[in-house]
Amino acid sequence: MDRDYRCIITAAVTGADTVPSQGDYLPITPKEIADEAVRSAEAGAAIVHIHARDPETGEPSSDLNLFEEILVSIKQRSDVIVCPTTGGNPTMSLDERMQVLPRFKPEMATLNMGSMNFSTHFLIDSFDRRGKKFKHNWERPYIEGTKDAVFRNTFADMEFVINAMNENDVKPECEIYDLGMISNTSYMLGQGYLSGPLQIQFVLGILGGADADVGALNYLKSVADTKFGAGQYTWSIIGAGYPQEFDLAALSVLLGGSIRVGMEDNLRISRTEHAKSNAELVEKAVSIVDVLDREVATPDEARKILGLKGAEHVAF
Ligand code: KMH
Ligand code: ZN
Repeated sequence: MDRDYRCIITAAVTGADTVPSQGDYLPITPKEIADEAVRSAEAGAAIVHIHARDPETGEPSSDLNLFEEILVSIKQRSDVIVCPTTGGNPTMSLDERMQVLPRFKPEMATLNMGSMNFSTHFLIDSFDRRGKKFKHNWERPYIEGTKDAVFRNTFADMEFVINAMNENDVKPECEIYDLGMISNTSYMLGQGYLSGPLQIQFVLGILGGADADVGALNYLKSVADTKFGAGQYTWSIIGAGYPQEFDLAALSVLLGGSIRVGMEDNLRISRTEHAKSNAELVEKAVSIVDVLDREVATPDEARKILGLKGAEHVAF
């Protein structure tokens, strides 16, 4: 897998780290999430990464009925690859987080490669400074709670999720937030839980993990090359926040990697404006791929590059 001219764009359309009061365009209901996913695919995303939210309050949810509504609606309208979360959020149990695997048998899903602090508590200051009010009662304690929360992914947890992935023929996307998680991934590979070629997602810019900058990416990438073999694994980058989302996307495109954009990680299309849709964020990613003379992968090209089982083998 040398520098591939195909660049896979993932759209992460809602996530669990943002709260509705941060932006008016965050998709909340199953219909909004599915519509945003389909529009993102039409704009160039080959993969959509899916979380669910309570349609009334916008609170992140692990309710399988909500996931089902979203996944079925996307599949009816698009051939995009659907990659549900197994990360959920730090308040969900591991059972809640991973139940999408046996229920929907998706082509791929996220696999978080270690425990960490995962905090957005700094957002409270910016709300309070601007006198901005939260729309829902759960939002302030949810954000404040991240100051004392651990995003738990112990070796036992990883083993449990990987076993479910292997039983249901789901390709893991290994989410790497910091250096030790490369070692964890290498260990799980050596023990035979994971098998290559790996799909690595470098997640940079989360408070609790590595920064979203060139130095961190170069370092993590060089360690991953040593451990997994340069060109022997596929990889993608998330830069959390703005302008990190697009700075790191450009860097990844230059280095031969793939990219993830979307409102899970960043709400802005420019320094001064919020994106009005995830499709807008995908369009900007496509323009970066175009200008650097690479090609945006279609869903079927991405399936081939990642070695996925195909949409006909999912259970939704
Ligand atoms: N929220 C992102 C920073 C997952 O859903 O499993 C990482 C993520 C993990 O997308
Ligand atoms: Zn996610």
